[in-house]
Amino acid sequence: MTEGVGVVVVAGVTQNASGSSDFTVVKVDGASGTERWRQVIASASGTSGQALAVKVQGTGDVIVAGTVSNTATVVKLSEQLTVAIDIRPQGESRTITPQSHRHIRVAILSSADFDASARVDRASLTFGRTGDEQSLVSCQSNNPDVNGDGLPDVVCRFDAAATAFQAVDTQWVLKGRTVDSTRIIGRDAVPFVAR
Ligand SMILES: [Ca+2]
Repeated sequence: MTEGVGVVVVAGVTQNASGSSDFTVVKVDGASGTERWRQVIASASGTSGQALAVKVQGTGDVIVAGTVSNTATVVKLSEQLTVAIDIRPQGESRTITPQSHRHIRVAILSSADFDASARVDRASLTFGRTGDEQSLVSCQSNNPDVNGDGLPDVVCRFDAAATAFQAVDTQWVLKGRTVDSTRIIGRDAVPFVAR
């Protein structure tokens, strides 16, 4: 089952430690063969399972039919990558004054497994108290390394008013997608907000 460009989802089985088979779904990059993710649903001891058919939805979700513990099963698997974010990076003040800070910079940090500069679909980003707020203003084109680990990061600006901040909030959430439609989510503590 092919999803989008060059991503293949495979349904099947893996052998578990007790020697029976488990329902297994693997998502593979069609060009490189690199495994993107794997989800295994274990069957109870003495039973077995297998994934038989997959349907990929445009959202990146995967519907899989098969058996788990000898019982017919249909599941919806959602792939979501958790990414590290830094609200107001590079030593910016941890205090936000709504009257004077119309925009809030947020960095999406790269890691050894996640090259944010190559994989984040900037236009997909939403940020605020729930993560669904349409607050994106713009992203920097230069991908600065904000935390000095040698990996380029993505830095975007969000409209402070649109984040819908409430005084009880302790964190803000960033949501979005990668360029190949995998969901991403990141959370960071809310800087102190001066009223
Ligand atoms: Ca970095």
